[in-house]
Amino acid sequence: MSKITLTRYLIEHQRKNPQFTANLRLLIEVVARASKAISHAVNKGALTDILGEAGTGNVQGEAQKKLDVIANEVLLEANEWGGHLAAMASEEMDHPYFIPNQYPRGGYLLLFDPLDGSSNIDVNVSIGTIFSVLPTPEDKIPTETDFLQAGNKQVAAGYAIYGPQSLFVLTVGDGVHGFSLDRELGSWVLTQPNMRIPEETKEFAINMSNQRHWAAPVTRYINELLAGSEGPRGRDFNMRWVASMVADVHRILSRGGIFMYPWDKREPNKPGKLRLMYEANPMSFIVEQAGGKATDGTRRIMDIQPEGLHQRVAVFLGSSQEVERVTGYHAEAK
Ligand code: AHM
Ligand code: MG
Repeated sequence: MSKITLTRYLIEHQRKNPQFTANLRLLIEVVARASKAISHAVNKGALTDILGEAGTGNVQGEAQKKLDVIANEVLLEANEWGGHLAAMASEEMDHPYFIPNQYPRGGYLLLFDPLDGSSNIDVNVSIGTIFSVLPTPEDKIPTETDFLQAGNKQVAAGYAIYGPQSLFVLTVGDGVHGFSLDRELGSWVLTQPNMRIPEETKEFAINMSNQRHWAAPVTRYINELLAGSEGPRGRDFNMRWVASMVADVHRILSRGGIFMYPWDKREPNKPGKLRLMYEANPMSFIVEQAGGKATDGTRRIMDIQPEGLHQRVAVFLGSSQEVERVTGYHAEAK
């Protein structure tokens, strides 16, 4: 059978779902094409001048890497002229980028973390691009407030992972599908159709070095996992932490597990480290579409009404039984 490329998947999806617009299809194709360019840049590494610090900081006060800035530029340039977007927002920009007047304006908002897992760039460990798409009225000049929609309004979300293989993982609300970059063809080819997260798991992902700062329900949950076959769970668990959310979530999509970045006492006024709009919402959409769950310990992440573009959130996502358990521990602690 011939290979199903991303283009073919999108055209066939559109044929079956007339509400899936040509502009949304174009948008996804453009993001996938930009991800290909980012993948090539990541692959070059030290052969060109793209590693190391950019010497600038983002709105969160984090130092930007050269590749953070390059990936952000690639996504902006690829997406500004096609007529499919009204505006874009990025983890690396203080304010949204509104489509310049010289180009037509479309009915979508694109949000992205251009290069997630930045701390892994210079050590050649998997990194990725995460994106989320929200609808917006076409006939209205957009404002920053138009971005503040709950995750359940997303019409598409996905990530590209730049690892031993480059993959583009996508949901348009019809399951989760993974496409591998065929560098000879220059196409994304469907290799992981209908990705499903197993309900049960033996693997967890959390940065254990923050253990002493956690809240009681998280400590309780992790202590039970660590007690393994001698504890209340009656079986052993394994731990993995890549420190690239894309890589940790991709592993969970492939073989199950739970990913956690909880609130902790280091910065008690922040709900968590990860960003709702650029990381938690798109990953929650993907995880739910693959049969998993995603909460902030209390609420379904996709039901949170955002109050700010760069808002942070605690994250528990992955295999449904584990997410339910740790969310239940939070409820019991109240
Ligand atoms: P980034 O978007 O600046 O790369 O930060 C997000 C990353 C996630 O990919 C990852 O899960 C987390 O930060 C790792 O944090 P830590 O270094 O505290 O373990
Ligand atoms: Mg990130």
